[in-house]
Amino acid sequence: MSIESVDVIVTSPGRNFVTLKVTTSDGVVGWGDATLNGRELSVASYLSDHLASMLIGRDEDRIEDTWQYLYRGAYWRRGPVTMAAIAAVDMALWDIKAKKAGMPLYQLLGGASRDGVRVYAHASGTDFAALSNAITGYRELGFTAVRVQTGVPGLGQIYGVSAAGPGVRYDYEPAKRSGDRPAEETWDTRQYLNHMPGVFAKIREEFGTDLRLLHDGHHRMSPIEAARFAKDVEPYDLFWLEDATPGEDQTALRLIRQHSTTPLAIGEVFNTVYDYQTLITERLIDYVRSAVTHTGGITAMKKLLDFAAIYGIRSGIHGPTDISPVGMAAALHLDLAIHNFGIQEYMPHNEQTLEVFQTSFTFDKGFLHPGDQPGLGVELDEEAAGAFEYTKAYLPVNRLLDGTVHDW
Ligand code: CS2
Ligand code: MG
Repeated sequence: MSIESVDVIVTSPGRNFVTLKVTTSDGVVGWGDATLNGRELSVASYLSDHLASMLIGRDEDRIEDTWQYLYRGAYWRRGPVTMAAIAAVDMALWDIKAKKAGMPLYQLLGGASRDGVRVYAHASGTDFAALSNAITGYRELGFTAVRVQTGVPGLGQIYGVSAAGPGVRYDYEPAKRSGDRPAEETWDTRQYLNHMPGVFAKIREEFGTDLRLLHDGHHRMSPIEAARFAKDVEPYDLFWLEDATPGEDQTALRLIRQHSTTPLAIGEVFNTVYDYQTLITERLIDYVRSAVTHTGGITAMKKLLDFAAIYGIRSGIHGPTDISPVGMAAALHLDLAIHNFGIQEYMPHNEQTLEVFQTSFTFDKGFLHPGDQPGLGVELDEEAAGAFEYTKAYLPVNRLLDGTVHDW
């Protein structure tokens, strides 16, 4: 048997998704997620203009060899565009292999290590009352863990805070359909550092100690600012502090570690295991935040998580709405199978997205399960996808109050 056709499907049911369809000579179809928020068409081109012809006629069962052929075989390695493209091929081949075996993918990864995957939701609010409502809403839905982001007095719309009121929708979509250039937001780290610890104090007062609380710094602090923040929030027992400093500076996390016991998570903008080399071997982090979609797929992610396991570091796979249901399913199969699972991010997709992607994962009392359909358990409806045309969208640019461009 061999790969007969490779198609790239771009659709926009409320937000853009790039999906790879791989079909074998005996008609088995595998799906892969190649969505790179705000740069979708670059990955679509990488796949259709460069990789598709290389895949035709290859043995679909040789997943490791295909991964090495696309990664090691290429002179230009790494980077989000390349690694998202490789990820999509890899997911599609695992989907095919598991469908041929008649098993859900997690069985091929060693079988279930747990009954379900604990997930965290995104609770946000422009002020404390709105945030508190959102947390209450999630608790009523059964969630046992929430990521908490809130407005900072004196700043306008900021990262991670849904503009929609509580009770309307709790999810948060950072990419904006803002025409030919990104929207701009303003930021002030000093005001944030002074405001945020008090928010955690109030949450603990109102909701007690059981709820797992997470927070995302979104790369905005300097190493010493992050160290202060991590130390200030220690009494509120965070499950993790994510992306405290810009991702490319691995040694920045040494400074945070020297000052605090707040667990640290990083990696949603990383794309290979090499981005973690110092972080993992020096035990500077507690959770790996990579997305399966942006890290070369299931093959690469399994190796990264096994490497992390040796150092007592656990998973916290990226799962925002810009990861398609196919990428989310890939994460859930890994989450269920690996031993060093930590937590999984979960932002439910909108109804239109779920018309395009038929999923079989299920949510019960704060836990997700990938389901027992053979393969990844997600099928794309091409006719439904065809109804939603690609619409250009950008992640915002972030500026300090004096106009200086800052990390986003
Ligand atoms: C965020 C994301 O989920 C997270 O932790 O940092 O919402 C991130 O902003 C987007 O995935 C960017 O594409
Ligand atoms: Mg994040």
